[in-house]
Amino acid sequence: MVKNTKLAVWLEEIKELCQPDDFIICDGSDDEYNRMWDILIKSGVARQLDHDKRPNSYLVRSDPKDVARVESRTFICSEDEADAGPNNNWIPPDEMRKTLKGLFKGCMHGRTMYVIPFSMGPVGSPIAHIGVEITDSPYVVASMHVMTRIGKAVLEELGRDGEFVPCVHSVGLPLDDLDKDVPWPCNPDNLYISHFPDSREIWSFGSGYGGNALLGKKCFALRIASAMAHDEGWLAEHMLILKLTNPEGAVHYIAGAFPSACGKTNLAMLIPTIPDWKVEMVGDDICWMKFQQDGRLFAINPEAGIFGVAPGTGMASNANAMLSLHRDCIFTNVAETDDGDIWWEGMTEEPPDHLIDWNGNDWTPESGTLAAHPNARFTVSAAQCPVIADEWEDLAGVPISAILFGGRRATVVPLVNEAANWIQGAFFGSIISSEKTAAASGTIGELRRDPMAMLPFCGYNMADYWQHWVDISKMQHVQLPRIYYVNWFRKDADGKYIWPGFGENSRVLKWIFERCEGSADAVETPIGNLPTMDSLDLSGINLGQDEIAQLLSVEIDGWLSEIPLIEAYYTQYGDRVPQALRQELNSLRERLENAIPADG
Ligand code: SAT
Ligand code: MN
Repeated sequence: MVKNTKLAVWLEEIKELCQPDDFIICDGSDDEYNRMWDILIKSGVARQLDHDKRPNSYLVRSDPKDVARVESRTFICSEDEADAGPNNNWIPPDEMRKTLKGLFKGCMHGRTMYVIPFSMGPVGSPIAHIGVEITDSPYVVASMHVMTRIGKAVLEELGRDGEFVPCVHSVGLPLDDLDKDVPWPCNPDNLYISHFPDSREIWSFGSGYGGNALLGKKCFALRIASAMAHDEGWLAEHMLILKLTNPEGAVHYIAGAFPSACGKTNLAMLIPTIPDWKVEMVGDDICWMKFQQDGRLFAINPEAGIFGVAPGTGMASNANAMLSLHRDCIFTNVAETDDGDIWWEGMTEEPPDHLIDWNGNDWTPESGTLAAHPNARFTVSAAQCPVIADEWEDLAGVPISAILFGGRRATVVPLVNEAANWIQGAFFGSIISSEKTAAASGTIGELRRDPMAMLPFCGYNMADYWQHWVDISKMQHVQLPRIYYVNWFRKDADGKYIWPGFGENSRVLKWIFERCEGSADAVETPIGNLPTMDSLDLSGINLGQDEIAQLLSVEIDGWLSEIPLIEAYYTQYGDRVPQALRQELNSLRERLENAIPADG
């Protein structure tokens, strides 16, 4: 069945290393998917939800020690430490290989080794790439069925000599160490999520959860793909992709990078408040972009599913996400209702009177604990989203007109700011930041930088990645998208959000759309191009003149005090920081200084 020579050799090698009892090449069929659930239900880790309420859907409870991506155990094993950069944990590749050989030796004793050929992107798309994940977790197999395109069609596409990214995953708990298997096997004390950007391999040991285990997502589609994109002249980004249609039926596609907790999924599925405008989703998390012959930048969503954070998602905050979840879903670490359905904080205003919480214990509103884990997830096919764009699986991808960078800033950063050109846009991307909230440790108001929302996902030195952004603009015959810095989170003197956000963000999208069309006005300011008061559609919104003025203000002093913070931030990347970005910073400072009134 395996025609690809490299794949056949590699499978034998890994089989010999991991010594599984059984060996299955996944075909991607419904039968196979259902078989995984039979196994998971029998093992006690999964339950089928009430079939009338939520057909063909499952609830899974992980080990409480294995509930999220673990950045401290994520490694970039480039030959040279400097190539991994201060943004990554580095272990020399030889040393890591030795460690991994030891850990993976016999690690699948008593288990089945599943081989998952998967395509990141529609099978056959010139923007797509293929990976093969080996795993001993049926939960990973089931999740990959939803999150990627897997099986026979991918093997066909791979052919005899096609290239693929090898991804090896084990929960790290061979059965011969145990009398009896546990429902959610894992090995949190020996966790390694390791990437070899030079040879383009992924090896992950000890966790079965999310991005640690579904290796197509952050490991391949961002960390390894960012290194590939760097070498091959394209972009692998942590961005949503949305389709925006105006009342006349004209369309622009917009990509957007936002750090976590900035409402990326909500924006991808937004319901506009302005009449007759339409937002549809192409992707909610990852975006691969390549230039086409005609010079335009085309994007695909490399994923096929949504792996969304459940808590906080409800009809009020994201109706389209809720409406995606009516059937064929996987829920992980949410709470279970007495009638065999699911619940999480924020799904409804009033919690049910009784639940089984994510740990499997009785729960009532008086319990004083969270019923769902804060990182509880829903896994669902993107095709089920009611506003999925028809062309979301087009092999050619969609042409990107604009790129957004967003952060969460109470002060200084205006609602929307258009970069004068690509380089200034890359500069904006490199400085996006969020204020720490009272909930996180550290000083309130202290900035956490997350350049291009890629800090945990850039598979090489962040400064080299910035240089790659700069170099993109020097490519021949390319039509570059416009770039915008947006901030929905400005607060007034009393600490209240000024901008209502959610569906009202469509007003900002409209301005960006009309800038792309050349029909909306902007004022040139020292920090970039801001909307004129008339060009931003604020009809019917309940905002006073001073509030609008605050949202669109150019705070000379505020920005001047940002300059040394940005400088200090760049310093950690030393002389690898692109000269072009340092120049942007310098000319920003000059423009700000010149804008100070002579008597001020
Ligand atoms: O757990 S994942 O990495 O897949 C998702 C996330 O980090 O948001
Ligand atoms: Mn993400």
